[in-house]
Amino acid sequence: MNRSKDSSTSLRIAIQKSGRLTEKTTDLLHGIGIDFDNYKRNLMVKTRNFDVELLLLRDDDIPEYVQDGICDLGFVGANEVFEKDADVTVLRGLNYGNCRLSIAAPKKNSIQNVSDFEGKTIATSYPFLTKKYFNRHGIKVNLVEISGAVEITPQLEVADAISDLVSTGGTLQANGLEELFTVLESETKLIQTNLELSPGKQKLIEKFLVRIDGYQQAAKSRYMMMNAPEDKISAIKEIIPSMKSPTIVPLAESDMVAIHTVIPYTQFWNVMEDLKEAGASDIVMLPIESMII
Ligand code: PRT
Ligand code: ZN
Repeated sequence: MNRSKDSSTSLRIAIQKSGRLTEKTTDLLHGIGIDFDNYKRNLMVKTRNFDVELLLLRDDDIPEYVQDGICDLGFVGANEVFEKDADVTVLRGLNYGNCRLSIAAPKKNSIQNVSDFEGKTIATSYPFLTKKYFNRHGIKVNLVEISGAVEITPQLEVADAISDLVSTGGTLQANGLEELFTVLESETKLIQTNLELSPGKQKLIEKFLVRIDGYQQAAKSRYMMMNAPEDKISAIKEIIPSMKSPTIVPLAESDMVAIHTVIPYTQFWNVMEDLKEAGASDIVMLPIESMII
């Protein structure tokens, strides 16, 4: 399936056509300024303002399409990348589509250790990762490969336990199963083919990554504004958890200033009360669309 020596500059990116990753991935692409529409009706979507075309695929197929160079980049769960043992480079972890591949057994089991699975039958859609996990522990299990509804196999006495993706744990709970061991922590990854790309494409990928990093940084940050008496500036600066010096703007009201800064959004509630105590008022926090440091 390999493409011949690559001289084009147009990037082809694989994304999931329809599923859990689709909306977040298209949001991210729109968020970094890539303009496209009608993506649900076509398999291939041209973008308007970036030399990029999107190929819409089942998530299971994305690692192989990228490995074989049919697509240069792909957005897909780590679970699929590592299950397919794809020869690709993971460029970024994107912190959405988070889940874990876990071993679960019916509640009221007598499992204490991984070794208690010796000789047991495990149903899974992830035979490669599951086998690797038990091999690593020196345990022999029988694997039954199932493509869907893995969680009902213990009730049907097809398997003693399962190895399946879990996010909230609700599905395990509803099926009377207990999560016991984690095989893999997963999130959506941006992957690149290991085949050689044209210098034009490599340049475009670098540009693409700068935008993704800016988008991710922005998602973690908030723009914070507050007013304060001038003589409180140094006390306030001590509290602000920012790597850079804040911007101080004088206000029409004498001896008052506006202080603007960017902070990690997880810190906002921690510092807000301290800032108020130090003399800040009218504290506002705003989302940031993109940010290049
Ligand atoms: O049609 P296509 O093949 O593209 O899609 P798909 O049906 O195979 O995959 P899809 O859209 O369900 O999931 C795409 C990706 O989302 C997965 O490969 C994971 O990387 C990621 N993801 C994140 C999940 C989950 N969370 C998840 N909870 N994928 C599946 N699940 C399923 C899990 O299999 C189980 O049935 O949800 C159930 C458990 O969820 P909780 O919340 O009850 O624990
Ligand atoms: Zn799939």
